[in-house]
Amino acid sequence: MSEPGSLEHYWMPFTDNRRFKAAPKMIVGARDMHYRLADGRQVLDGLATLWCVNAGHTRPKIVEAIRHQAGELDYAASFSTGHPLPFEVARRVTELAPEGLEHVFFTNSGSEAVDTALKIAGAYHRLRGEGTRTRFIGREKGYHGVNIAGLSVSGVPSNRKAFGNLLMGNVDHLRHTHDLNRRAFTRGCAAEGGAELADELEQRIIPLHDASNIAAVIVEPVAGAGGVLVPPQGYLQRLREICTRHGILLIFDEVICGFGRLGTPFASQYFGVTPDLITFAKGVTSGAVPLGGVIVARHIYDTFMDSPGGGVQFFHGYTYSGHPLACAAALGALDTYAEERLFDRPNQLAQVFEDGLHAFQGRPHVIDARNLGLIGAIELAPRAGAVGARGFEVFEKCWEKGVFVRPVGDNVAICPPLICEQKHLEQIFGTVSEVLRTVA
Ligand code: PXG
Ligand code: PLP
Repeated sequence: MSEPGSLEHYWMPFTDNRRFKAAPKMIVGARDMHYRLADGRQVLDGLATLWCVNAGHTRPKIVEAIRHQAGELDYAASFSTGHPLPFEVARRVTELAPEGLEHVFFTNSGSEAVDTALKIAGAYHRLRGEGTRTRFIGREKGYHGVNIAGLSVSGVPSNRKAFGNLLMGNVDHLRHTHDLNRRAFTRGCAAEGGAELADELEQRIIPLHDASNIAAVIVEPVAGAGGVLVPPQGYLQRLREICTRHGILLIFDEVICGFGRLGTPFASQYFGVTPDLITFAKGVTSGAVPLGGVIVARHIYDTFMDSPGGGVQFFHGYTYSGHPLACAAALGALDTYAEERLFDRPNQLAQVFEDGLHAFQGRPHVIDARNLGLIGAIELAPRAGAVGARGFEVFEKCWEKGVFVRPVGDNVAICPPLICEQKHLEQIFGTVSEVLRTVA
């Protein structure tokens, strides 16, 4: 047996386990914008941990809500019995959602939310007598979690590589929206090219498979884990038009964009495009307890409720769907967002954030900068034969200097809590800038 304190037994997710265990970056506490490390050092959280902690760390309302709930009702399920909290969270979430998205199915994560959304879409068509609609369309560089269905529509090659014959076959992918040749260093959304990109759906994908075989298109409004890719203007609008024209459901995966990241409750409102389903997770509890879900348009929910035969309308759910502690954390987070008007913060900080990122243009290795709301990245040229090595070195050196940013390949992603102030942004950019001077 190994000693207490051994790092051996925990298989860490998405991590070079050997590297971590040789030199652990161990976080033991957090408050507001900062982590506290075992040796007492503070590290500024430049990525809301994993694009989640929109209200900042250990915020009083969230902490208190969880504490109180743990002593009141630790767990009750939602399988034919219920408890009040998920009803209230669903009401609050739909209040924030675009018009017409009126019902919420809860999951424990974004991955589960995506698989749930795809199942809802497939079952919806079947209930309407269109059971041939079984194909799902994702996008290159898309990230939709790690479960089999979500991974199948995802487009991050490294995540898919080891799982070839496990992935679903009834999937196709749109081209991604990243174009360094035409759009490097674009501030916000590029003014042109969006509609043409989206037209691929109608000009290539639909003719190939036929609309009568396609259930849904799923995209992140702004791709996050694929490298922070901002769509050109008109792209999402055109996808919406084409889906509507062909009876295809449109799913926005707002696991990162949701809960204020772009200065609106959801990206849907930022872009003025309403999908049929929205997947969310992360920011709904500001990361404090795992919770995810799918917000569903009225017509979809009604199709299930009006289905003939009586009994259970949707044979799907997780043991912990609508867990009391997760719902309590969500109410605490939603109160915090409202009271502190945190969804306005990206608008207030937009210029500083954008200017800070684009100031990297012309610096060594930097080949692009992208931003929208409070999400952005600078892209570095990959080292020959070592894609991602430069990005990872920047991450590690920034950590040593007290700033946490995330390497996504050779992109350095920045996605701070919405409570951040100008001085925090300046520290992040200053540190990345300093580190870039030392990176070969
Ligand atoms: N959809 C999107 C758009 C996401 O960003 C998920 C689904 C899956 O959520 P869960 O809660 O199952 O992880 C995500 C999650 C990265 C990274 O490399 C990003 C995510 C998760 C893990 C790593 O930046 N996003
Ligand atoms: N595996 C077994 C043996 C189970 O009994 C269950 C749930 O009852 C699951 C998996 C699924 O777990 P969850 O509902 O937490 O996703």
